[in-house]
Amino acid sequence: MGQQGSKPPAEIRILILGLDGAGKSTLLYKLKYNEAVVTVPTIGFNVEMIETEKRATTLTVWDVGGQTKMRPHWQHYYEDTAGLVFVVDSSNKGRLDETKREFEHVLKSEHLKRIPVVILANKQDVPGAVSAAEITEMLNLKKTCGDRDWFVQPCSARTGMGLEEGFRRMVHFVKTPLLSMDDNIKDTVNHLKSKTITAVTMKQGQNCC
Ligand SMILES: Nc1nc2c(ncn2[C@@H]2O[C@H](COP(=O)(O)OP(=O)(O)OP(=O)(O)O)[C@@H](O)[C@H]2O)c(=O)[nH]1
Ligand SMILES: [Mg+2]
Repeated sequence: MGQQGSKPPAEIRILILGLDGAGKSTLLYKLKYNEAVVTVPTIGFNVEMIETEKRATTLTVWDVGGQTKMRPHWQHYYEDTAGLVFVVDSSNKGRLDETKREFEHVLKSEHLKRIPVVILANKQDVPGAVSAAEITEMLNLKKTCGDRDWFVQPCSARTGMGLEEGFRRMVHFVKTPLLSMDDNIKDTVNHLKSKTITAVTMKQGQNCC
């Protein structure tokens, strides 16, 4: 009864991509059920509905397998995606070149043009994991993501650290897009600068703690 007349929750489609073994499925189930599940490599996809606080928004989260043979299929999940979560295995420095290559390839898609990106620097619980600041540098994110909202969130799918923050950031980006039709170029540039600075400052804050 109390629900009568209230607005239905907004639905947002989020796509999770990243190399095989980055931790996409682990983090999806940690977020949804707060449980550490034993995963197997995803052949195809997993999809889960996740409600935000106060049920104002429902996220439909698609997690697509990241093995080499799965990557040509990623493009079939792009249409109607409102935000991309790209997961990086921060404990495996040796795969960052491959990660960069795949990430840049994904961002070239017309369907994903200008949509916000949250990069999850996963496996921060592993000693020696590459920091969010290093990932920002190594993936050259200031340049690659210069035309969109982006943020690097350190996290651990194992402990849950940083996951909610990362998805909250995504909801914020989707609901308050950087580029609206009414923006004039000057406002847009200023907005872009301030948003990027916020992201960098927050990352530095997290790195020093
Ligand atoms: N230490 C640690 N291990 C993790 C973390 N996240 C995932 N793993 C482990 O990494 C392995 C791969 O995790 P998955 O979630 O299956 O990786 P995926 O990205 O879904 O892989 P594909 O389905 O092949 O694309 C599993 O053994 C997980 O337990 C993390 O934050 N910390
Ligand atoms: Mg998986």
